[in-house]
Amino acid sequence: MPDTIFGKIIRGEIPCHKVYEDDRVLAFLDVFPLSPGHTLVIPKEAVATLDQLSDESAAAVGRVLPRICRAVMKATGTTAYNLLQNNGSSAHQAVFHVHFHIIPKADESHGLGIIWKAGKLDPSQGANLAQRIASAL
Ligand code: DGP
Repeated sequence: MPDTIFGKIIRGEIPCHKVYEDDRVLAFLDVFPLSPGHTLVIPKEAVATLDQLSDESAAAVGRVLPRICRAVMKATGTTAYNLLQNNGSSAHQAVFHVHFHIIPKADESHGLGIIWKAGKLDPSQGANLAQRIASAL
């Protein structure tokens, strides 16, 4: 995979406002925050999208994510937040190294804005889709 800005941050070649680090995970403030405390949690494993991540890195990220969420909320005094994880440029991914956004939602004018164009699941299509996804696991 080509190197990314997050690879450089992991190696300490460019600075970041670090909030957490262990053998497999790094968390730091986003330089273009949607709200104060907007934090990025990344595996040190260099893969572009979540589906490519090893079980070991996924477990390491999953283990610390709730703890980092609690710390962000405590430090910013917020109780609501969004966890965002973009995969692919059409899904708004700009940096092609897996990352989770923790985005505090203090009020309507800060944080993540969501346009949620919900459809309605057709029962027979749903049964077919669920079966195909389950078979692909
Ligand atoms: P995404 O669209 O999900 O790929 O979000 C990438 C995020 O990375 C975006 O919110 C801005 C942030 N970002 C980009 N470059 C840097 C950087 O050099 N340092 C930090 N801390 N964040 C960065």
